[in-house]
Formats: sequence, structure tokens, C-alpha cells
Amino acid sequence: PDVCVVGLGYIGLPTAAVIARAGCKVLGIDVSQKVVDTINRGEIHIEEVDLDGLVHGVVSRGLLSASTEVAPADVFVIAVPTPFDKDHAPDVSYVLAAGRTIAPVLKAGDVVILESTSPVGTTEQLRDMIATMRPDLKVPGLVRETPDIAIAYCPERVLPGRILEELTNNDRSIGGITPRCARKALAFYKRFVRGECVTTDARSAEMTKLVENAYRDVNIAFANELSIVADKMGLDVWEVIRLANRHPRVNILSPGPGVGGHCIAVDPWFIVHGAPEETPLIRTARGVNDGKMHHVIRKADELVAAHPDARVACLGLAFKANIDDFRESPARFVTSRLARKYGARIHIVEPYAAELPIEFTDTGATQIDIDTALEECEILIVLVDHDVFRVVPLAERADKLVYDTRGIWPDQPRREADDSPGLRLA
Ligand code: SAJ
Repeated sequence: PDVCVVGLGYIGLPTAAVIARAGCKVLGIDVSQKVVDTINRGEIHIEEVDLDGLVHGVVSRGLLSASTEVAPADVFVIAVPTPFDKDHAPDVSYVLAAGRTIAPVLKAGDVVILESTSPVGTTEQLRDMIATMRPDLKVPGLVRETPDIAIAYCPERVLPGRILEELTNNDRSIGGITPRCARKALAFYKRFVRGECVTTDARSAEMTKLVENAYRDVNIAFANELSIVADKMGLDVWEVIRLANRHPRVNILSPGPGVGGHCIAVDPWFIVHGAPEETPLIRTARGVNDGKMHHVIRKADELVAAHPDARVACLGLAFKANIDDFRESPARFVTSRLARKYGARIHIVEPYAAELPIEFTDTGATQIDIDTALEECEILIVLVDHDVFRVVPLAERADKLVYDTRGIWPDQPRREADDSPGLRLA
């Protein structure tokens, strides 16, 4: 193959498919035989808009294949997970394992690119490991002469649900161990990226990725904190944010039931871990966003408890709008807490789920569709801003008790006279 992509998950598989579409022969490597078999049949094991058709196309044209075994290639792209442990310390063992996998087949002229979100210094660690395993190769940064291989860090920054579009259109930061490494990696990305590719050093590129997601986390925390303050003061936070955002230099994000997904709630910890004394703001933002979820659980619980005869519909389980990704989802966590406590009173509406996740088994909670929820449930708890919920007209919900954590129904009447908590407040 021309290109070897190590790790065929949410980033690796779309990336491999897009590179293949550009005409390169791509070999995807994964530790899971099942994943490899699925892809070789032209099918996919993850959900992402338009990915199935693209993978089917490039596999049937012979441009993409998958294997558990690495093979020599000109470019290696590593896209494996970098989780954190219970103390929020980043775990780069999958990155190093990927390095160990490719090291034996590396040859002079090859380019190695790390895409996984990584703490600052990981690309150099990868380089050091390759240097130890392959003393016959001149590696960048450790030799005076022109090195045999190039090593660079180039983070993905695609939004789940828009991955294929953003893979080609977003700008990229490309951080070389040396400027020459960056130039070699740049030539590779130019083959399939339409966005601007900006070169820098590896450590700056690593930090850039972490900073992007910490920036979003801190800004969402601001919105979430405001929602709790507004709640206490009896104000409509959505109204206040709408008005404040009319200021030309103010752009407050949306409060919600907490921050989910696999990046924004994780990456800030990589910065905090690298500089614990210097990061009170980033650390606090994480606490605020996690705390928001518990605030929502409390409010929802009070509302459900105050109306013992009411049937409850929880709207949404996904970690954000219009996707079928339920991992690390605050909506799912809130709903499961209610289901465990209130059992059969809880009805779950999630058009993106064929069935309820495992933790709902034996709780008595059931899955219903939005029409049934609007006909039969007196309490509606909005946890995800799916478009199918947003378009429900006022006429179908005006008489409901609504706890709208996403602010999707600004026209919902506030029921001041009703002393039940949480109505229309985030
Ligand atoms: N959220 C809010 N309020 C908002 C915006 C988001 O509560 O105003 C919540 C969402 O509901 C969700 C969570 O935050 O639970 C994260 O959603 P998201 O859409 O902000 O981001 P992700 O996790 O889908 O993707 C992010 C993106 N990063 C940034 O926007 C800075 C994406 O570009 C990155 O590639 C991705 O993380 C990643 O892989 O790191």
C-alpha cells in the first residue's frame, strides 16, 4: 500500500476512506479481527453520515483494505485512542503500541504521522521509541545529518456527524519534529485536504489540539454556570443569552445537561495534568460541566417526584443533537438515574436508538416514539436538541410540564403559578 492507517475507529476509518478516495492505496490496521472483516466486506462498524457509501466504494475499487498485520508503506497515520485513567492522567500506551507495530517495517523515505489527541511531548516519545527499535534508521531531531524518516503530529479536528465534510474542508495544523518533517507531512495532507494546512513544530501542534477543546469546554461551562444562576434568580437563561449575544463581541454558547462525547470532557485534563498548578480555570470548568449534570438530575427528580401520577417522557439519549452516538452522554446518564428510581413511569424517546442501552434493562422504563410521548405523557424532560424534538409545535405541548435543559422551545409558557420546580429552567 501507499498509506497505512493504524486504528480504524471514528477518526481512522473516515481518514483511511478519504485518503483512498484521493486515489492512494490504503491499508487499514486494527487489532480487532471483527472490525477488519467488516471493512473488507465493504461495511462499517461505526455510524457516521455518508461513511457507509464511501467505504463500500473504495473497498470495491480495491483502494482500501484492512488487516490485523502491518505492511510496508510510504506514509503511516496513527489514529488510536488516548484515554485517561482514573486520576485523569493521559494514557498513551496505544500510541506507543502502534509505534511498536510499525517500527519493524519502516524504511528510508517514510513519513510517520500521529493524529491521536496526545499530551505535549508524545510525538517525541514516539520518535524515541522508533529510534530505540530501529538503530539502523536515522530519526529526526536526534541526528545531525538528513534523517531517513519524517515524523509529525497532525491532529484531526472533525465534528462527529460532519466528519467527511470537515476532514477535507477544515484547516489543519501540521507539527513536525523538525521543519523538514512538517514539509513532508504537508505534502501528504495536500493530497486530500482542501482547507489550509499550516506547519509548526510537533509540541505546538499537540498543544493546539488540547487548547481547542479546552476552549470549548470553558465556554460551555460559562453557559452552564449562567443557567444555574438564572435558575436561582427565577430568570430565563435562554432569554438572557439571546439578548447578551446581540452585543457585537459576545457569543455565549448554549447551556445543556453537561458535556458529553469523547473529546471535550477528556482533552482539558491533558492540559491540567501537564500543568496542575497553572490551570485553575480549566479544571474548574470541568467541574462546572460535570456539576451541571447533577444539577439536572436533581431538578428532574424534584419535578417527577412532585407529580406522582404523571407519566414522564425523557427526550434524547445521544451526547448531542442529531447523531446516534450514546457514549459519554449526560442525557443517557440523567435518564438512567430517573429510570432506576421511577421505573415504569419513565418513557424514553430516542429516534436514533433501535433499542435502549443495556443499563435500562430491568428498570421498567420503556422506549416510545415522540408521537406517543406527546399523546400520553404529562411531563417532558428535554435532554437532547434533536431536530425532531425542536419542531414539535407549541399546540402539542402547551399543557405539558416541561423541563427543557437545551432551550429548544423558547415559546413554552412559563407556569409561574405552578410551584413545581424546574419548569422551563435549565
Ligand atoms: N455542548 C453544549 N453546549 C454547546 C455546545 C456543545 O452543551 O453550546 C455539548 C454537546 O451537547 C456535547 C458536548 O458539548 O455533549 C460536545 O459537543 P461538541 O459538538 O461541542 O463537540 P464534539 O465532542 O462532538 O467534537 C469536538 C469538536 N471540537 C470543537 O468544537 C472545539 C471537534 O471539532 C473535535 O474534532 C472533537 O471534539 C475531537 O475529536 O476532539
